Amino acid sequence: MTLFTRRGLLKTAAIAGIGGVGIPAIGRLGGWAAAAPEPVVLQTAKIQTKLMDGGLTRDVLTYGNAGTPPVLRMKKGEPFAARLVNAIDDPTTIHWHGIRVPNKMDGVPFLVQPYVYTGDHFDYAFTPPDAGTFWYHPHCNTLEQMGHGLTGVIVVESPGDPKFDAEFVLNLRDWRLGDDAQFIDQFRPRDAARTGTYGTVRTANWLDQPQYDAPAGGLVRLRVAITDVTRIYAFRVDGAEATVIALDGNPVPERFSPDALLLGPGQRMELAIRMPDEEGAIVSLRDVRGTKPKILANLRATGGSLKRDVRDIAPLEANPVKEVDLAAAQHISLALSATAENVPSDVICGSLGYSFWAINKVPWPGDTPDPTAPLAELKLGKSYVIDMENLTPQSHPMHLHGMSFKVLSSSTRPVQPLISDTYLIQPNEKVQLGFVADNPGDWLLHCHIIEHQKSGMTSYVRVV
Ligand SMILES: [Cu+2]
Repeated sequence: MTLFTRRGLLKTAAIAGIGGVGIPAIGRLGGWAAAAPEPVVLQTAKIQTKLMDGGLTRDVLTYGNAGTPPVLRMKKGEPFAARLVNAIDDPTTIHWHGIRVPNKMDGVPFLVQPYVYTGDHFDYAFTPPDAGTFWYHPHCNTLEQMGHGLTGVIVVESPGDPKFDAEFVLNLRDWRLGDDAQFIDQFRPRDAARTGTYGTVRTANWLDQPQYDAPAGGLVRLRVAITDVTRIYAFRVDGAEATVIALDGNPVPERFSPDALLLGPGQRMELAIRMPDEEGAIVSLRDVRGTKPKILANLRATGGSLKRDVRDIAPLEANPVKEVDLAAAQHISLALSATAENVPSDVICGSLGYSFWAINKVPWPGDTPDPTAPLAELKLGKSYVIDMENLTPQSHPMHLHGMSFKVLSSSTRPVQPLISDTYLIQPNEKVQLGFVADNPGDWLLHCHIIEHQKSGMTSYVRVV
């Protein structure tokens, strides 16, 4: 475990041949290998923007200068590079949720990389091995930084992707704003100890119920990412035939209707929607969970019908995830529970000041310089099965960094053998997640309800 310092950061930059420090001119950077791609510059910014009626919201955080964080487009198997430039007054990093990156690129402060302080930068470079829908966000002071806007969607394209007539990307998230459109406290302790604290304003692409035009009778690929810090959604599509073609960046073994599908923070869904034939017809994506169902976004049919058939969409290509060897797999028991122990000290990455949750009875907020011991030390290339049990009355979207797992079985429901990085475990459920430990390094495993993560429900596995 290395405790990175500012000096360490400079050294790292020098070794990598990246050159000077400070904010560089945007453009091609010296010292890169010839094959390295032009880096995308992601500069953090504090802006004012309209998120609700009643005025502009101050202190909204974003990347770039176009309002919402950009949708990043990458290509499967082709190098990608991004320079994070930190222009906000808080250290930050970027984690590439669901993308199997080398450990040093994973964005978890202390565990794998230094903080990126105000005025500094960090160069990320990796080759996404999988096609699908992913997302990016900080892994430092996450409740505050993500809560204020730093969540963006990633699309990894493949030349083998089936053809659609239109594609839309939805970034689903809430904001905790008061009647004056300004931020209110990001969490309430009594809620952090239960389901998490919900936002007050709900958006898709930072808009209330946006509407997009799509060709009548055409086939739409709708990529949906839940980047909220708290909310679990139950989806329904009204007005058109819709099928789930991918979840969490991987094709589903069997396509199914999205109606009543439950997905939690960090999860993604791709839908194939066959638009109605009549011009002007509306298709609605709804969240029907809880007491206040909500239309998230609408699609409006335009033009003469293309008369397409949803069955024409070829299967998505499987991603190159190694098959778990169940006969040889070693099992890792993992119990999610509540705790009353070990109130964390204040740390640079934003302690909530409470420990409510634990993994195998150890509470850890996930980004302190004195981490707990790893849950398990895994041998590179070996197969493992996580036997995860939820002893709490809440659901938890449990996210593993760096490696994809296969959902093998659940004690409470039939499951498809999905490949994923985030499993929404229900109360009293036991689930088996199998994977090959094929990516060396320290990999977080945590709840993606950020208040749960930051008040103890975080651990990590070490692959050596
Ligand atoms: Cu949780």
